Amino acid sequence: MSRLIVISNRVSRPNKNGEQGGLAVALAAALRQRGGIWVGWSGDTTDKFTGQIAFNEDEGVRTATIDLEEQDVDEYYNGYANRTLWPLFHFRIDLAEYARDFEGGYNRVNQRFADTASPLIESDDVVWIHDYHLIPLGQLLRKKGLKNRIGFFLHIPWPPTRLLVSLPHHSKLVEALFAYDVVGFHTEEWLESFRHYVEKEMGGRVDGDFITAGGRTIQAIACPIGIDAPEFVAASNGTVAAEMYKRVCDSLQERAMIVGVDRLDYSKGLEERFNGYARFLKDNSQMQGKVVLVQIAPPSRSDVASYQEIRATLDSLAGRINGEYSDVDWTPIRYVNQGYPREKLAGIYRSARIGLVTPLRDGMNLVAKEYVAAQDPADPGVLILSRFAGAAHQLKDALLINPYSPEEMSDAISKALAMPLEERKRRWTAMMQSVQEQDVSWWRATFSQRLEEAAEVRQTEDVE
Ligand code: GDG
Repeated sequence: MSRLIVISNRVSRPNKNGEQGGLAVALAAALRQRGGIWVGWSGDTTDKFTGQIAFNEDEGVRTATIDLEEQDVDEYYNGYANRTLWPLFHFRIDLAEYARDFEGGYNRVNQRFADTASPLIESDDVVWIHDYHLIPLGQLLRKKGLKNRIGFFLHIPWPPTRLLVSLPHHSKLVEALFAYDVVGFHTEEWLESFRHYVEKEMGGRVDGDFITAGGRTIQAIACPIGIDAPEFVAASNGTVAAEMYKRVCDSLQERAMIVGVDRLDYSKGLEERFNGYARFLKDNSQMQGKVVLVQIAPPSRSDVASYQEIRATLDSLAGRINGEYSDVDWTPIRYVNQGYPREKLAGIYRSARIGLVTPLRDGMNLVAKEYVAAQDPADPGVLILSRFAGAAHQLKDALLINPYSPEEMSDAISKALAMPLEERKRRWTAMMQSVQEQDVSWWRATFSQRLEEAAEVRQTEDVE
């Protein structure tokens, strides 16, 4: 079996306290099974880039990391990745910043990744590159002569062509994707937008999964990521989760709990969620004092101004809603800016009657799947899910809403609170089936298989 080389912006080193996300666990499992290396940025900075690689091995997973310069982090990570591509790909061209320095830094760091990774790659290794930080990396590796199978997976949405063309040098970015053998998106919707761009802007040809442009044919597929369902179910039934469940339930004093868990990011629709919940309290005065929204929102990307702004906005909005509706013995929103270990999170999900997952745009959204997996099968809660999350394509038995509409959110909360047990069970069973069938192992195996097959296609082409 060929080795696997995973390359992503950050490398998640396995640790023993269970803080790793499902994606990291799945990729680590693949690396352990096949052998290989996980390559990426250490998260640390250095005064002068040396290209020196730090090798580590944790629990059978080899990692290779590099430090970047302060300027790299500003221009590549905080700049082009998180101030240009992230907002644009989440349909927020109002927030996207187009600066030459950012683009220059992005290309420079991708080159640094290529220089670092290429000597580590052996001729029959399979290379799997992740996410918007590293779109040009495959092309840079090809320029170094790599003939390996190289796949790319985009974890965020692919924007409609009309939005993407607002990016200076957009064609260069998209052309770079044609260096890969397989390009993966979470949903048909993102894949459709990609195909549209290729046909309209590049004069390319689409033939099922095969897409040809500029003389090169790649496979572009929809392959939705999942969670580590068995692990999450086990965590939900474990003692840490049970303790957390009890702690939360005791604090609720019979009140119904609604939970949200999101990185503090404007794409997650937190402002709209708070407003929708306030609308529910206004429309249903009899429910005041009987329901609590627990919003867990650990800060992220706090060096970027738009993230500082959303934090300030939410601080004041939560304060305003609490000020307006609180009573001496009840606070409607518990707004928590800290993260919790996964086992505790599982207990929090289970104690909530409603999971409120309302991003304005999301590549997939794993929280929705985690909420489903954490439920008690005998008395499951209700998932309210944004129709603009990739997860909505699979979790069709959630209450799907438009997150921009406070009325829809208010109505869905009312409906969820009143939903009979039989209907809750029916909806949950269907969603749980999807979460279990298309879990993270399925995702990894499906993508890897395509990449292996792509190699055969290429070899056949070579022979001809
Ligand atoms: C990107 C795409 C796509 C959150 N708070 C805590 C915590 N989390 C964990 C959740 C979940 C993960 O973070 C968030 O994943 P999401 O999928 O919801 O969102 P993004 O971070 O934006 O991820 C997204 C994903 O990539 C994978 O392709 O689904 O669309 O945007 O696992 O549980 N984990 C812990 N404590 C917290 O307080 N331990």
